[in-house]
Amino acid sequence: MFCFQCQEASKGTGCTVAGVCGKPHDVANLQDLLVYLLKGISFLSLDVRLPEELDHSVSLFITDSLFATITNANFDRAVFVNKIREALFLRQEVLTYRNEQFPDAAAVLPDAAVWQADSEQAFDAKARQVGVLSTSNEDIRSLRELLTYGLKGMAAYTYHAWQLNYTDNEVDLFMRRALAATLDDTLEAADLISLNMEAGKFGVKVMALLDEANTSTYGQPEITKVNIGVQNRPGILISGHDLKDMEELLKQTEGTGVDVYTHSEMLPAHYYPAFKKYDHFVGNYGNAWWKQNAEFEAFNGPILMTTNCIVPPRKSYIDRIYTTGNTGYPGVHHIPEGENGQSKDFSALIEQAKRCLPPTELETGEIIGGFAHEAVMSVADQVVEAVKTGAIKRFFVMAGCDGRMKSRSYYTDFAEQLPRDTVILTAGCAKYKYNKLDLGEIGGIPRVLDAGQCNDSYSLAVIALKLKEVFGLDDINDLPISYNIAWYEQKAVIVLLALLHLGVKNIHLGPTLPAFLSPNVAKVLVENFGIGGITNVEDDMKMFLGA
Ligand code: FS2
Ligand code: SF4
Repeated sequence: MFCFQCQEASKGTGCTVAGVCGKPHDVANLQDLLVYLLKGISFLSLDVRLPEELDHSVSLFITDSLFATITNANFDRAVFVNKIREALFLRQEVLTYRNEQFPDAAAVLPDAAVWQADSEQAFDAKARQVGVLSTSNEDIRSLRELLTYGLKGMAAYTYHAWQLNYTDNEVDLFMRRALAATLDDTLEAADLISLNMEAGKFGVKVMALLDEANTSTYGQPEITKVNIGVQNRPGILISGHDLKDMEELLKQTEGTGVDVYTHSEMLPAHYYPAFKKYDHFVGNYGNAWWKQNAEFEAFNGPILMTTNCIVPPRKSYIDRIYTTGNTGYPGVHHIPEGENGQSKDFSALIEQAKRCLPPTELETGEIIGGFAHEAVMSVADQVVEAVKTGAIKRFFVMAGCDGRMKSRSYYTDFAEQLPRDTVILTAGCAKYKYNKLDLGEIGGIPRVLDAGQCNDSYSLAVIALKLKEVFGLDDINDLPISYNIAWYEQKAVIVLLALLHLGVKNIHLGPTLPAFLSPNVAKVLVENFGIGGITNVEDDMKMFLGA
């Protein structure tokens, strides 16, 4: 195996024996083979008119499969073997239509479009040959992978929007065109840089689509205080990012005597009006994903993982953890999709919860969030006034991901040491590094404004664009906003490409720069966009504040 798609890539270069995340080498290889086949399907589907149903199936399959390969989503070999079989079947269907419509097309098709096998052994053998290192030129490899990881992030957003019946054909077609382009050996670095920039454009589009899907379905997030203590009834803990699962779980647990708590990236569900009406939706339990081993043990009740991030579960609670959607782990119960358009059935969790002890208290108090674009704009006058009077000197976008690397304590220290006249704009699980600190307020505006999940990073871009308008600026970079972003997995890649597309410069990424950026590609990003890493709090503070 060779995987360097996330910030934890072993030794800062890549995982080669097993993932630091716990992904076994055979699963990593099978994920590579699945992505390879998605490229083949995409290649064959270009310019071909497919029947509507098949076209839809292709889009869904690509989205679903890319999302399944994202870091910490699915560790289950059987899932990837099945998906590879499905991919081969779907590819054959697409090929049939292609042959009908282009009978004279060149017979030479890329290997990804024609390779066949049906035994697991053959899948494993092929999987070892088609991974990241099969591209020998390190700059082309870097740009192909930057694009592929951006597409994985895009697929995550597309998947969530699709769950709420929001789709965008242009995004789907771009994903196919971009995947097919990674097979094209005639493309040079400049072509691939352009495609990456285009991915940023579609990243903005799909983030806007998901924002529309979430807010139209569940209402505009509201400024909300969330309890971080526990109640005395048994509970179910729901983690990940899928709001549709959140909705269904709340409906099905109503009146059962079982409380529902959010974990990690599901915390922002509390900000939506549609979920506030449930009295048994009682709070948030624990912290960011990487602390789940200890916290899931202490929760005492069932845990539902709707998306990443899963940490390989301990034996002590493996019988209480459930996966659904694109998540999977061998030996863990999986809740399948409902049949014939029915809802998923969470009754197994509810019955188990009734036999469990209430959660063990980890902490008490409240945290505040819900500062998505509409909520911030509702206090825009206050914000603008505070900037004009100098009460707020600068905003720091500190969105992104948390992770288990010790060096991430940088972000807690950075937040603590920021001058009192600065405000942090956050989204994603990165917030857990500072959302329980008492950083105070400026004229009634909390100094940490949480817009929501990493999926809601779009809100931060909308806020920046609206402020640019209010202040009558021509360039988004003239705003008093600095970007000190923590990244971990591939959704952060599409957010980064989207910010670049919006013209944001001088973004700092940490705790380490992506292993998949070759020195030359990193140089292009530094020279054209001012992208940089982080050093230490003191020096970075001086650099950001121009002191
Ligand atoms: Fe956090 Fe993990 Fe949100 Fe990422 S829960 S690092 O995949 O998606 O942020
Ligand atoms: Fe390593 Fe990250 Fe890949 Fe896991 S996802 S194998 S930690 S690079």
